[in-house]
Amino acid sequence: MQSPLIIAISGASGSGKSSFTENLFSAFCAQGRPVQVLREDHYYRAQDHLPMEAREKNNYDHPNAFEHELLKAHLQALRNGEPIDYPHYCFKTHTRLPETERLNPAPVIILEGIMLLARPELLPHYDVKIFIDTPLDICLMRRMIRDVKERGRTLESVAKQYESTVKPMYHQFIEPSRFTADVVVTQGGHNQIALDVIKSHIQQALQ
Ligand code: UZR
Ligand code: MG
Repeated sequence: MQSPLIIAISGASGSGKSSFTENLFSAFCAQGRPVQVLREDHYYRAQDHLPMEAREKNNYDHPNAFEHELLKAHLQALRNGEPIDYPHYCFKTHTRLPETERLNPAPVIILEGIMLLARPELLPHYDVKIFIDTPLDICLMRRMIRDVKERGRTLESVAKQYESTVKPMYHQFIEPSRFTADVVVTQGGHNQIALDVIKSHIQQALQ
């Protein structure tokens, strides 16, 4: 098998990374093209050894919160045509689930996550680097709605996390990582022209 095309999609929490990824994924699925999506969130470190109180206090917006060594090993394996055991993470208990998922390499791999472009050692593993550049106030509004609905949070806890870690870590790690991107996408996950440009790049690479 030809080496897969690995696309990294990054940006702030709530910027529209997941929607952009979903849109790309559905377009390729509709054409019957096998695309594998990997989420950096799944690589948050296991914290079974820590009490809940300590887990709640952890800084999840720092690159060290992720097991990037495992992600790197998985990207290398997929490049070599080998399967991986993809971890699963629970946002409510802040740790890994015991089960992993066996994934086989696909010709196109889309990775999405907040710190993907913030680690220089990961950059050589991507073929295409995309940064979704959405104003932080819009990210915050989206995140409030999502975290309350889907991640079991209260408005107060989202606001507190935003002030203590999300915003400062964004400025320290995510914002500067924008300059490593090949493509910067404005207007979030539904930017149709950006989607078309990336889709045609992928199509060309697959030919
Ligand atoms: P996305 N996060 C948690 O709140 N709890 C966890 O156990 C793990 C992660 C949050 C994290 C980050 N931060 O901003 C967000 N905080 O998940 C990243 N605070 O996920 O890119 O899907 O928004
Ligand atoms: Mg997301």
